[in-house]
Amino acid sequence: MGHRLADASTPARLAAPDEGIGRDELALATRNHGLPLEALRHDITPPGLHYVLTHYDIPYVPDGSPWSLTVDGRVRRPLRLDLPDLRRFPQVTTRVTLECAGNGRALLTPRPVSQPWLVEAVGTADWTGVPLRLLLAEAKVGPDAVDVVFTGADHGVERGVEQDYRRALPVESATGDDPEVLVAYAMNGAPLPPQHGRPLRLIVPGWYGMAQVKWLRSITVVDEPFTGFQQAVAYRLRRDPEDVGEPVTRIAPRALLVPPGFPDFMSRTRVIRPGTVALEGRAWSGRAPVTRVEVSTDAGHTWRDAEQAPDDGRRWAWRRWRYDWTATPGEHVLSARATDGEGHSQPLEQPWNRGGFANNLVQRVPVLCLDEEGGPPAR
Ligand SMILES: Nc1nc2c(c(=O)[nH]1)N[C@H]1C(S)=C(S)[C@@H](COP(=O)(O)O)O[C@H]1N2
Ligand SMILES: [Mo]
Repeated sequence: MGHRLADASTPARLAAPDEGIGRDELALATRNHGLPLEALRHDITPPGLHYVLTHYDIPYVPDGSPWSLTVDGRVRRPLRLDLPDLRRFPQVTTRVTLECAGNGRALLTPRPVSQPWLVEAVGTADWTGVPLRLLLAEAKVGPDAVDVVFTGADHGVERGVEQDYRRALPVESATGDDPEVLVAYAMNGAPLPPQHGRPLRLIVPGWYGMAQVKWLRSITVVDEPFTGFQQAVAYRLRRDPEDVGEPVTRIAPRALLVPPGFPDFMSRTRVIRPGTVALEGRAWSGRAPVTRVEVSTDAGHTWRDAEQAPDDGRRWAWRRWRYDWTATPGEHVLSARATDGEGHSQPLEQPWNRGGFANNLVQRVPVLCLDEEGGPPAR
């Protein structure tokens, strides 16, 4: 065997029927953690509980080390900005729910072999930074601009392709203000933690995680569609490796439950007692505001409307919902389903594509309700 990388990108692998999670997926899962679902109770995800996804290594950027961001390509005035320069621009803070496009992947059959998320690849933070459009205005974007390419400081190899992590946005999205794209230097009022992009990252409200480039070091305006790996090869919805596929963009609606009662250590089954159980959770969509949340307590057969918290105008953050359920002894499967203002909702049958992207299958939460007396379940 030669000591060289594969010279073409090989398709991502699908697990064989009944193939368990492998060492490769386990290695990713221990590096990239999800939101413990009980943390859905917080409006803003506490430090360390926000999900993390990093393709390669987290760059080593000690506190106070110099950093510069370049803005170049099809611009009339290329820029090189350090952190104090960026802080001189107007500052905006936006509460944004981020979700990985691969959320839910490990529940699919066949399972795309990659970071094996169940449903927990989500988190919400207040992100502070400079509106991207102000930087691009300062650089004077040329009339022939098509895409704006964002490069992170992390480097790796993926399916045989050596690369910097790189993603692009259409120039209209990059220079627009709905949503307001940020070059962020703070998360919840503090400098970005290393795993979330210290010292700079992109925040594109409403878009799946892959667009939120961390460790941002350059912004390049180009005059043709960007065809880098993370744009043209990964993050496309395709059923066959040969399909061109549709690009993954905005977050599809999803509702999750705060796990009720208490968990069984190994199975994670929730244990409750009979009577009124206040079910609550969060719902979000990157396409249009969530207009309806429904709850099912019978494995998706019947649905009732949940009550959504009043709209607080934070368009890009998840919203709380609740529903009072009268639990009776026995086994139950609980679900919640979000629908947004454009009529997008969540399927009960798995939507499938080779990457397991943008899949928003309704969550199923198995619950064991004990007999009146309480005590250990009689089994
Ligand atoms: N530079 C860089 N940016 C990146 C990534 C990466 O691997 N490198 N991963 C992306 C993916 S796939 C996701 S889901 C989000 C995760 O952001 P978080 O770790 O802050 O939650 O970062 C995105 N930005
Ligand atoms: Mo992701």
